[in-house]
Amino acid sequence: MFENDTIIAAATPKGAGALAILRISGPNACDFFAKMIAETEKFAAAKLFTTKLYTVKHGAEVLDEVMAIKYESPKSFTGEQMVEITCHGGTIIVERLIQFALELGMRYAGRGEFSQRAFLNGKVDLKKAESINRIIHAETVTAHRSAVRHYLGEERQFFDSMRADLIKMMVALETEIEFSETDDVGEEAAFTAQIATLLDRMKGDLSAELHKRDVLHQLDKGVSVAIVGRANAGKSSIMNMLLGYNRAIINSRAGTTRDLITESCVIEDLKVQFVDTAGLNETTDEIELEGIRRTRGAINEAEMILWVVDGSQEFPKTDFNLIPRDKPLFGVVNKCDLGENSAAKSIFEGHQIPVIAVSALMNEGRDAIIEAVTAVLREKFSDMEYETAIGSEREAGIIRRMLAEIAEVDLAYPPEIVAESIRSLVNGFDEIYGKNSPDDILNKLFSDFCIGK
Ligand SMILES: Nc1nc2c(ncn2[C@@H]2O[C@H](COP(=O)(O)OP(=O)(O)OP(=O)(O)O)[C@@H](O)[C@H]2O)c(=O)[nH]1
Ligand SMILES: [Mg+2]
Repeated sequence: MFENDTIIAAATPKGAGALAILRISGPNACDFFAKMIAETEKFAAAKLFTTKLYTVKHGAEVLDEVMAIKYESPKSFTGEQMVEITCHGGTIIVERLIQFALELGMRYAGRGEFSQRAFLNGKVDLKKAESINRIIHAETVTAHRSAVRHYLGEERQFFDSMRADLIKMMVALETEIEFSETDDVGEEAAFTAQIATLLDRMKGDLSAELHKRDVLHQLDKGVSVAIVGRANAGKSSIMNMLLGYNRAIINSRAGTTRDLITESCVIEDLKVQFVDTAGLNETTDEIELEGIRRTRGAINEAEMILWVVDGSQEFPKTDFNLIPRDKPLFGVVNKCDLGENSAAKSIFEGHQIPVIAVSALMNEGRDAIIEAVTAVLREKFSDMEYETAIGSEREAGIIRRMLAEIAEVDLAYPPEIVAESIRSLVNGFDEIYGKNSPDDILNKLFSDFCIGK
């Protein structure tokens, strides 16, 4: 994908806004931009990194007045010559400026192509490029904080010191290979023990980081809370009340919801995914049966369950067989507006299930549910350290592979084989930062970024 031509794209999202930013990068960025504006000489004379006002003219038509900054290679984000244009924000103006640029011979940038050029020109390492993407897509303060740490390279010391220790061992092993005849048995045993200690420490430290990162990843994806119960209990009504908008269809007919409806929202900096489900009814309808099968799947995958019952109806006791007790569970007694519902409450309480009484119709009880959900999640993630050296799924994959490699190192083998295993671990650390990464991996990684990044 990497070509040495001049590319353009909007760096800001589509839509109306006060301003939008376009980026041009490539060997002819300044020449191309000069062809777009009336004030050619002013631009030629403009100092680097200084903003000036220009008129973009397409033939006789003025398209916009813009501010532009020029950057000379290598002192730019991509390391290439660049022009950054701030125009008025609006879909049409941005489209017309880009169209004009394409007519002049620039190319519309591919996904992540600016970042990929920055990486290939040595302006950012792969971990940093990924962390920019994570900063942009962070949905919680925690996710943002973690991404900024990686952007700043604060974890670098953690990996670098292990890498340096491995290299020391590798050099020592290689020396041993060369001078093996001079070996003293006691010294050799001490050295083997030293390698064993280092690998053990690495195993512990990397596993601990991986565990933290897996929990953080789960928090990033969102913690799943399933809303389950009989048809018509008011599950979809509760889902809508929790979200604050009418996401799910509500109807007095039993069996309205047949598929899972998943929506997330951020509560107290935790991303929570509420899953509305099909009612657990006895039915022979094929679609409803499939819906119930999916409900069971949602129950299995949820971190916590809200079991909704209609307080004005008889309590569906057979559901005790369907709703598991191995994860946090709340009994939500709905339709409180219809009067007395103490029977349902006491049945839940009799089974040591905490109860929340609500009326989705009257929008009453939302805060109580939110409070219960956050209390459980806070407790579950309370001892969580949010700082981990492993940023992305790609890095986690490399670390998992390295842990498997460590498990396979056999120190009884000849030193050249052990040295080879250690070299592979050193390569693992290099891969994290994008050294020696194959092109297809890089292309795939950057194609997950947005256009203009
Ligand atoms: N009186 C009263 N009616 C409610 C309340 N919550 C929901 N309902 C009504 O109960 C009926 C069923 O509501 P839904 O939210 O569709 O119930 P559900 O559990 O999602 O039903 P299924 O999707 O069929 O499983 C609708 O007619 C709602 O208006 C409530 O708090 N009070
Ligand atoms: Mg429903």
